[in-house]
Amino acid sequence: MARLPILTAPDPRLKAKAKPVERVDDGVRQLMDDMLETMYVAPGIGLAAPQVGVSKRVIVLDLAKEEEPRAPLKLANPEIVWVSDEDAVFEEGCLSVPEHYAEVARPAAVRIRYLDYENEIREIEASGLLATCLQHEIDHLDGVLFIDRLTALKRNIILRKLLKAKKAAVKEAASA
Ligand code: GNR
Ligand code: NI
Repeated sequence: MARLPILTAPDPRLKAKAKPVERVDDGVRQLMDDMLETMYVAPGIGLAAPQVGVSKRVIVLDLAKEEEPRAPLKLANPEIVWVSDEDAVFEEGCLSVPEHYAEVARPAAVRIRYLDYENEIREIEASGLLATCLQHEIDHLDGVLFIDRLTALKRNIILRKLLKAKKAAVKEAASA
């Protein structure tokens, strides 16, 4: 397994629509395993392939608490096939939007169809934080960040700060 660098906004690779995988083969399984390792180290509860610069429709998640055994989920080509009428609001964060958090409303429950690690078609129904996290990851596959679901005012404040932090990091690297 290998750790992969995580892209941060603004970055055009985070705005692109990712391509479906043809099938879950050894290459896709390797990507899933590398993404999980990257996510655990970060640490985060979900990660989408575009966040590590790979334009493929692959996501991983693990919502187990620190004291609980790991419960990794690995999904390829995830599709939302049903959403609840009811919405739920969660405070979201994103490894590609470091140090910024905001409340986002999304459908409270979802049903997702996907290909599993063995390339079998499966469906899961989720509610609570898992439903929010699945939608957050699927958004990444369509080039959408949680800040795109905020008002333009809030989004632009965050984007300006991220850009400033990026420029400072480049300057720091150049002088080191
Ligand atoms: O680690 C993460 N936490 C989180 C919290 C609330 C809603 C969504 C998330 S996903 C995020 C990791 C990440 O950026 N996934 O794309
Ligand atoms: Ni994210």
